[in-house]
Amino acid sequence: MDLTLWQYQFRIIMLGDSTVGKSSMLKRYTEDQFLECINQTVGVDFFVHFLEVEPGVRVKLQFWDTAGQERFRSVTRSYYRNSVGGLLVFDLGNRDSFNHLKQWYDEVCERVHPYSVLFVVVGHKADRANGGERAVDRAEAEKLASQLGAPYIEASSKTGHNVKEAFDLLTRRVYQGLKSGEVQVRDGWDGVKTSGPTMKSLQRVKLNEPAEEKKSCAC
Ligand SMILES: Nc1nc2c(ncn2[C@@H]2O[C@H](COP(=O)(O)OP(=O)(O)OP(=O)(O)O)[C@@H](O)[C@H]2O)c(=O)[nH]1
Ligand SMILES: [Mg+2]
Repeated sequence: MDLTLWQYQFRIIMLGDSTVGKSSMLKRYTEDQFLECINQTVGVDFFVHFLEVEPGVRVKLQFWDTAGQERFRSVTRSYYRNSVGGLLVFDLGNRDSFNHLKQWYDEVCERVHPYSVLFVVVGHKADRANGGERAVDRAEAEKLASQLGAPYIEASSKTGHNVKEAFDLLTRRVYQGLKSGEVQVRDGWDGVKTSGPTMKSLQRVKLNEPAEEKKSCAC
């Protein structure tokens, strides 16, 4: 089987202050590696990963790894619009990075309108938090995530704990959104692309409905 074949492509954006570990999460997820010394992202980096969301349904995940540094903001902002999913990442040991999450969220929602982005909030560097360097309580983070309509998960790229789970959670959330109609494939918007029949036509096939309503003959 060709592992690069896919039925859906989702564009996912990584968001959060500089040094919270966005690039490290992607490195752990796509290469299963962790680097103590990793270059700060300049502008935007690009990663690809494939995931089978249900038997026979493969999704190509296109990740835009944005730089958290303010000076790159004009570049990174231009990637928000064509995203369907966002990982909002903060460092559990850095209170400011948590306080800034709402700003990241608002900025993306504003730019992606009239489409919408589905989010997962990640409390990152859980290895350090569990070692006593925690600056944000789990209950507080869960409360903010719920206000943003997003699930919350704590992860560590250093140990690998919950990294795959965070990406899987977001991917499945988008996929469920497609199934329920909350997310739709649209012309002129690249958040979701399909290589074949759309979810609507797949649902019709399942329900055994005709692909097009028969028009009555006018002659
Ligand atoms: N202890 C610990 N350190 C981490 C973890 N993830 C990343 N780091 C370290 O945090 C630093 C910053 O990581 P990056 O992945 O570059 O952070 P970033 O969010 O991509 O930063 P920008 O590209 O500037 O936006 C690096 O020194 C990493 O080694 C983690 O889970 N635990
Ligand atoms: Mg980075």
